[in-house]
Amino acid sequence: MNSSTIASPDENEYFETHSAPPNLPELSRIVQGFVLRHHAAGRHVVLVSSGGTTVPLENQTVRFIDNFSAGTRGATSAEYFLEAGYAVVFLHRQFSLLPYSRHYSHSTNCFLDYLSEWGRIGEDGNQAGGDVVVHSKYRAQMLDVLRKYRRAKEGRTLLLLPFTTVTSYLFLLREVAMQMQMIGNGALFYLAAAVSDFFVPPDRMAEHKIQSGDLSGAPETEGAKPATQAAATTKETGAGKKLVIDLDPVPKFLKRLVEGWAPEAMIISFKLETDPNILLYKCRQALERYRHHLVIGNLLSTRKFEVVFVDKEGEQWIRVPEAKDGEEQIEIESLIIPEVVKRHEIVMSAKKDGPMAGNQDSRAPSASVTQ
Ligand code: 9Z3
Repeated sequence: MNSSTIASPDENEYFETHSAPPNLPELSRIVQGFVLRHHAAGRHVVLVSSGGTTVPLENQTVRFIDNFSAGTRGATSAEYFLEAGYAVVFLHRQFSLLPYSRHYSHSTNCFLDYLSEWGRIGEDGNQAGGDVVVHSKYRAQMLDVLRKYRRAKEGRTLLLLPFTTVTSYLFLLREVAMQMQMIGNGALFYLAAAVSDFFVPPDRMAEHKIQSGDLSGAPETEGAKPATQAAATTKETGAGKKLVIDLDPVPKFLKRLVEGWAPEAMIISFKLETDPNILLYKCRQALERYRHHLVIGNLLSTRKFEVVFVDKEGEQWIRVPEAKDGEEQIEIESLIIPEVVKRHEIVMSAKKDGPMAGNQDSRAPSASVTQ
């Protein structure tokens, strides 16, 4: 085994001290079947991660930390990958936006607004016994979405894998990556999920709901942690209790993905910042640290209109052109995905010409299963 493929102590500890999702072996078999079938059909496979991860504060979870991500980037990108002929493993936060249904599931885009009633008028002057139809002005767009959705469904080119916590995300990512190893650089990782950098380690996690009120007369709580061990403690302030949370850093899994779990695949990570002054610096730092193919940088406030591709050759901004009067703004993912596909083709053709010909000569040369 190449030394760089040996899991770090942090990573080992993370997986050893957390429970895997109970259905992981079954999901793994489903992913394996999916990857094999599409590889045999000559399709490349992309893992698109999407949405935010939760960080539970209690074992019997009432409260958790979350983030803003709705999964728009991931769900939209997945559609364009399907259009480009990829099979897509969509690793998404449960109940975040999904490819195709996203057009009608957002709260500002309620699907009921697209429908109208059609039929005979009843005696009371209201429509009665009619049918539900799509409003004529939305029909063309909906037909287009419906056809694409059906094509993906019939071709079984979209595999939906939900997660909720950062831990279930990491177990699933590792599992899918292992299953995608068999297709070498035909595998693409497009990591758009907003993954928490912090977590509560199990040995410091409260078993029961953290109490904000006075418990002095109550029976002792089973499994309660002494304040010195607990990650979340309450402190009396005089005006009520204050909650103090002490989180550990999540080990750097991108490194493990690049070096151990998917050493031949093309890997693209996203970098999100709010301060424009540090975006490029952080993208370059991530590229330098993890030595993967591409970082796509974006700012929270402008992420729908511009992104920057950062690789070892330099930077390339992608911007949505301003919509003309009466026209709808195009989706930035319609510009991102063709550029990603072009770069994936370059990676694949470079590797065909020999291991040193690709742009990843600094990476581990062979796959090695670490777990
Ligand atoms: C992104 O930067 C995505 O583009 C967004 C998409 C989360 C901004 P929405 O779901 O938002 O369309 O609302 N994803 C990656 C964010 C992230 O956590 N990156 C890590 C980091 O910045 C590196 S893997 O440190």
